[in-house]
Amino acid sequence: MTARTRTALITGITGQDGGHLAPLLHDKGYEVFGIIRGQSNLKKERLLEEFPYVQLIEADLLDPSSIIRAVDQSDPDEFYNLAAISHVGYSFKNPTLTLDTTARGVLNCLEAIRMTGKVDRIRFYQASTSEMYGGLDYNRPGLGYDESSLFHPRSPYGVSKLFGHWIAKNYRESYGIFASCGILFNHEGERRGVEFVTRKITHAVARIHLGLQDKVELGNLWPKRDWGYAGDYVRGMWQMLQHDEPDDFVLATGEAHSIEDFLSQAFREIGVEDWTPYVTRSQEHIRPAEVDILLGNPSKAETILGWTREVDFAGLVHRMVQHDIADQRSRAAGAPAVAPG
Ligand code: NAP
Ligand code: F7E
Repeated sequence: MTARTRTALITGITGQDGGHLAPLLHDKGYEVFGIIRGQSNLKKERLLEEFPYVQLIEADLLDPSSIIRAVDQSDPDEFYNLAAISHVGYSFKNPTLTLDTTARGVLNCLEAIRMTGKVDRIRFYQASTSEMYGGLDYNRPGLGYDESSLFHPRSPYGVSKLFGHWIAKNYRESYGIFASCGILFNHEGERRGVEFVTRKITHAVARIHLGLQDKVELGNLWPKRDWGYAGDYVRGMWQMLQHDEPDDFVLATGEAHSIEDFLSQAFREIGVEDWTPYVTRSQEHIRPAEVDILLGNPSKAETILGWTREVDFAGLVHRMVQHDIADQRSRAAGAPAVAPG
């Protein structure tokens, strides 16, 4: 057995990125602590089954004293703040909760580091996002947004994340906290929640293929996103905290595809060339303000951190559809769910 040399604390351990980051850190020999919220979180049992080595601490980003206790108890070398209200559409419907969690929650983490006297010990990762750019000032065809591009968030989520981004930078400048912000473009995979468009599509495509569902209902199909694989992106988070200096880094693929492109690629996986009969549209999924295009330029992370990606767009869609087919087939037969790869 590898000796445990370093300790990490992860908020958002039950989310997509937490599910990729926990095993990555464990494999590197870290002792891993995860924050879980709620007095009866239904994800707890599954989490402990899949990651028995994770030590869970009951806390909530909305409760500053619980975060202080979590930092005190785990005494981490690295603190990854992945927790957030992360769904853009939901943030329009619940803006105050979004602000409290996704903005103020970051401040609660940074203050916990200060109040426990661990400013010189802890390296802090803040999960910033391409949603801070908002797509409106997109005038760099082929180049994409980088660390120096203008921010113009278009949702309560994007505005809250921008606060988190700047407060992390402010604590870096004011108190010398090693706080690095990863400006991550959309990253997906088998662990993605079905409320996000990629997984909603691959989940539906799998069920349509197996005769379990007829159609999928979507909103706007023309927006473009720079979609990568979450497994590649959490490696980048870790690399940011291994760098000599705290800094901000864009992680992206440098390629943007529309939702129509994603639909075509996903339906092709099941041998369907014309997806239009299987897709209906609903106003319910259209947001008060849309982000037309997000394309990132990851040159800084590639050059300085040596960050690379293993999964391209076609590989991502293939992986998600094939996982969902296997999973849906197993569930339909009354067998257990198929674990994400
Ligand atoms: P996710 O799957 O939606 O996970 C969000 C996590 O936050 C869940 O574990 C959730 O816990 C936790 N959480 C929510 N409110 C909380 C609270 N009050 N206290 C403690 N935990 C709370 O998100 P993700 O895709 O893994 O993304 C990770 C982070 O990166 C998020 O901050 C997201 O905004 C950001 N980001 C994501 C992307 C992307 O494409 N995935 C891109 C850029 C940035 P429960 O399970 O209990 O709800
Ligand atoms: O929407 C359109 C929707 O919800 C993508 C989060 O991880 O990435 C994610 O935010 C696009 C939008 O992701 C449906 O209008 C159409 O144009 O999958 P999404 P997102 O909004 O890009 C960023 C980087 C984050 O930081 C966020 O945390 O797809 N769309 N029809 C739909 N979207 C959804 N969810 N559902 C639909 O039915």
